Amino acid sequence: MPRDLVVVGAPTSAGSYAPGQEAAPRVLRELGLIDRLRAAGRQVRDAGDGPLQIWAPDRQHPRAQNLAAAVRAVRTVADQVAAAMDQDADVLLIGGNCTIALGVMDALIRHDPDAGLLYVDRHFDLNTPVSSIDGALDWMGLAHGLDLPGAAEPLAAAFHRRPLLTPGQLYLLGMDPAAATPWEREQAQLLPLRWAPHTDLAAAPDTTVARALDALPPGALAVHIDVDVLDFTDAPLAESTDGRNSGPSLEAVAGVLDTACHDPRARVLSIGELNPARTAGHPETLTRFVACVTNALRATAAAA
Ligand SMILES: [Mn+2]
Repeated sequence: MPRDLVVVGAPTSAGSYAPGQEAAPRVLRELGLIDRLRAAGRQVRDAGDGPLQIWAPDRQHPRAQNLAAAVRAVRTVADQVAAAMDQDADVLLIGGNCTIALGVMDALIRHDPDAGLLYVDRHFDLNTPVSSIDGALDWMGLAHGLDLPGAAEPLAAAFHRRPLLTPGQLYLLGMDPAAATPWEREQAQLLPLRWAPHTDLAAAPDTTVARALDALPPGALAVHIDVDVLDFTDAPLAESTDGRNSGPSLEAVAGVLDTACHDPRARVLSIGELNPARTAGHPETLTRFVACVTNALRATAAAA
């Protein structure tokens, strides 16, 4: 039998540029995600949501806005994922900001020191409050997991070990170097990080994800997707509108998630930066996304 699936919501836009992503867990549940997962053969337990956090400007900490809230959300995720691991369950985590992937990895590494993270995103998320001026923590997550110079102390220190992550545990898919800061490009080279660009993901999704999975460590695997990797013209789901007419289609990403989540190491799928308001004029995009997630997590004969 496939493992039980625990669904957790992280309704936080504390690290965002504006509100929106906090609504994703509610909207995906309203679209019947839980029932669809059950119809796809999974035993599902809905563990509910962490704290509801709606972005507001933080004028006291302009370069690391809403830091205490972001840490609280990440710690809650870590506890929820740890509880699921203790029960030998898989996890679907619906964010929220991409910082939630750090909470996943805190729990997963405690469970299995050989854990790995497949990070599907348009951005490296290697910024710090020093390297970028906008103060949005949602594109600073991996910098804090890796404890890069300039990282904000409370977030870098929020985990059971520091640094939480090593470069060898990571593979990034969908990067757009043109959307990276000079600091991020330099760090990606120095660490070094393994990554593939959004052009590869669009042109050859199957071989690109296979190469990434081959390179990841043998232990438990977390798959994280920031929906801003998608071509915004094909699937307008993300906070960021950078991806107009560039990046993989939702169909290509569905194949990538299907492959990655059916890897025998896979334990957690987390979804970041989905802003349901982006689909107001095009609601079928959300339905397509729910189908993509359901397909990725469906029970298969191989998992039985
Ligand atoms: Mn991103």
